[in-house]
Amino acid sequence: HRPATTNHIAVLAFPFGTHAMPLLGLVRKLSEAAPHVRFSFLSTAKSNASTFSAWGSIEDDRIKRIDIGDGLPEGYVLGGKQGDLMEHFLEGVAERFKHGVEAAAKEMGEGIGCLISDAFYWFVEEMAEEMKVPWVAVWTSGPRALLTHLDTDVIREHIKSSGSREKPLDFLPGFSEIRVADLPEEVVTESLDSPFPKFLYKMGHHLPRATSVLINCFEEIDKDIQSLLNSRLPNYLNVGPLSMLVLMQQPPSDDHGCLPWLDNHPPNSVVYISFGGFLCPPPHELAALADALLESGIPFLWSFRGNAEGSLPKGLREMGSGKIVPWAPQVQVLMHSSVGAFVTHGGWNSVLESIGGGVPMIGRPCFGDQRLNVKTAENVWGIGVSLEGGVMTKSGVLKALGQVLGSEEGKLMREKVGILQALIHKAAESTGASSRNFSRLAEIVTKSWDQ
Ligand code: U2F
Repeated sequence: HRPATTNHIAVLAFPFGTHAMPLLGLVRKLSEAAPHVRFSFLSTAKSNASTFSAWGSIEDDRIKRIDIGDGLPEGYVLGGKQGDLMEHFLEGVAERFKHGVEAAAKEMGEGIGCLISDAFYWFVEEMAEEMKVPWVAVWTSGPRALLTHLDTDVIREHIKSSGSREKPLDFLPGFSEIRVADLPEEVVTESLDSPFPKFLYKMGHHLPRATSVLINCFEEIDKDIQSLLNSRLPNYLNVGPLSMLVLMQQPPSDDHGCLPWLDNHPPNSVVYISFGGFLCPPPHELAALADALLESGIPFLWSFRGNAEGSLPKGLREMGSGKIVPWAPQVQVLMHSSVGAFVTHGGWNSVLESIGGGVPMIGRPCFGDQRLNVKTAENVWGIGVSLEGGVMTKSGVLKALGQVLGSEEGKLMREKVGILQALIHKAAESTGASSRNFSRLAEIVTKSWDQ
């Protein structure tokens, strides 16, 4: 079904949030499994610069970086909202990638034998068909979020007929503890006029026609949902947790001394705080969190996006028992025995890494799949709590910290997360299911070349 002479794969990354990082991790691991294959990794210049530098200089003969346009109009002044940047990017994205793939083939001096893309890129189905090559789609969030996109029409019908956002989604298997209000906005929004919801809506319909769908997850979690996805998606493979599977092979860079600082604390005594790649909770909530930390005196490590000096009170910055850094080696931080709680926005990588470290979560979700991830951690897996009213107040944070660090309930959460922690590490071992699925993936993407 493809030209038998080429061993060149084009990889199409989504340049926002933590999408490109795990994808490059996957490519890197695949490249180890199939050393004769060469990859062209396509994303915007900005995304490629940060992703490639984060992985260390791995651009070599086998993995080439190709920059595509960001879609911003001439003279666009940066500093706008992330959503605006994304809307510009989506406008004409298929065409830009098409040109990028042609450029990649020219640069490598070799045609493309397979397309691997972020699962968002539904248009790759048509590209792959035209090129007569397989399409491997990579979903970077969890199984539950993926299922809501596949079932978007059923969910929309349900909302129309029930009218309430508070009702549980008990008509979806495994969702009886989840409400409409917990789902990603793009799945529930009535209007499909805006670019991003429209884009994701199309994805839900195109994904079942990929050659293979990969997920950054492990098979042992949410088994009912996993088997449903397995029955509805071709070659559905769990190949996660990617940040742990690949990152653990290289020593962490700890420029701000987080790990030695944690070494000086007793087990389960520190709260780690991070809201992912962007600064998202508003200033008054950051102030409420700061007040709660000051009052409780609980040691904290805060990976703070933005200007901490301008945003956090002096008392907190000078508090002897706290450490504020612009970036932390999060995977290793969460695995450190002194970390007992994680205040998080519930980004999927953070959720997996929290499980990897055996640390219960306190969730302050911001957008997309994050509410669903936090609610699942709280109501289904029993390994975290949401904040009262979904936002940070001083009393709400104090209560959540008390629950996780100082109560029987917290102990139970730690036990439950400990069980998942053992399973996630088992999946990532060289003989584990995720590693086996990697070998299966290597077969899918290289199969016909060996024939
Ligand atoms: C988008 O997620 P985010 O980028 O907002 O957040 P995460 O999925 O949690 O990923 C953050 C990653 O950055 C790392 C951390 C995670 O791997 O270990 N990190 C770090 O190493 N050091 C730091 O100081 C801070 C972060 C999106 F917003 C989410 O809704 C999606 O679930 C997610 C995946 O699709 O992408």
